[in-house]
Amino acid sequence: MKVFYSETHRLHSPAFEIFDGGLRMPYLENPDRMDQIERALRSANWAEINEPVDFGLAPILEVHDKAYLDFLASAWTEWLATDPKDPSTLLPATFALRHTPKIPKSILGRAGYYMMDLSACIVEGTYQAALSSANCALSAAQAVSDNGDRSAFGLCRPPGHHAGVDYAGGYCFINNASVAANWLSSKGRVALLDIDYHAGNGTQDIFYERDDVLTISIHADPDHEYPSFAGFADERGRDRGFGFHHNFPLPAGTSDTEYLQTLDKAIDLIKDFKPSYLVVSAGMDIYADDPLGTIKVTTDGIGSIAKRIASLNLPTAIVMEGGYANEALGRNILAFLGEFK
Ligand code: SP5
Ligand code: ZN
Repeated sequence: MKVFYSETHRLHSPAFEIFDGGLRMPYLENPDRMDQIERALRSANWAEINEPVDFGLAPILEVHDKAYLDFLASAWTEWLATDPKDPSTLLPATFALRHTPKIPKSILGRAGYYMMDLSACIVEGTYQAALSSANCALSAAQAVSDNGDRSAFGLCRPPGHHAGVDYAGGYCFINNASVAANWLSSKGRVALLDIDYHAGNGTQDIFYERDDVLTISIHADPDHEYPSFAGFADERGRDRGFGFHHNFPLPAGTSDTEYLQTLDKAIDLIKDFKPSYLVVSAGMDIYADDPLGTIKVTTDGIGSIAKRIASLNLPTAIVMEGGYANEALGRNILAFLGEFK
């Protein structure tokens, strides 16, 4: 199986994020995650690790707002130009509500306009890392379409599924899986299945009014978990997109068996849609020991999940999302990808 991976992600390594209650915590979405996965893949002998192809900005701008990408591109330089007291990371403390239409002029104002929380920290190399991450997802999409591979893995960092058309959040800046799905949608119908522990609010927003890309997210109930404002079962799409988005919120403590029962419903929806391509937002934070998670899926459970997704027998671009139990990430990714190889 082709894996697309670039060391460029190392340029994005914020020192901290802010947890609920204002707690300053070491950044959980860290480069060590990739080191763990790369080591496991190199030991596997069936993974062929490639540099991503550079697709340029065009496929990203088909999903994201131009002014938002311009903000990501210049944010760091503008931040330093304000001579901040602690220049280590651009993080605002005031956030826009979307019913305020004016885009602020100052860099902190725009950061508050384009960020939804205190975990999408911008540092010097964030934009470059985010572009490279999107190229990993696009390269995986190209492998399963133009190249005819049955599956491919975009080992993306930073992750993407919380980023919307014009906002960053939840460690995400560019929505890699959505960029890949949109790119594939010019070649055929696409289903995007998001199994990250957190609701894929960015992906939901991006495709909410579209009927050519079916989006499904299985995740912890937003009534008790981040991102709090999206991922509810009654959110099913709008206008022509109505019926083409599905959320499956799950309670804390969900077991392998319970998870698989819900997955089967998602799989039936994908079958009914008859897509030509499948994109999987593969977050490993459903794992029982994940520091951010409350769902109790085991490594074997992750294998069973993958087996059922692979049984759809669709050309499948697998895109890395979250997963913060670093010590277990390698074996969890092997358990997942092993069912597709
Ligand atoms: C891609 C991805 O998985 N992003 C997740 C971002 C979640 N950030 C919210 C952190 C909320 C912290 N709550 C602490 C609870 C610890 N049990
Ligand atoms: Zn997550």
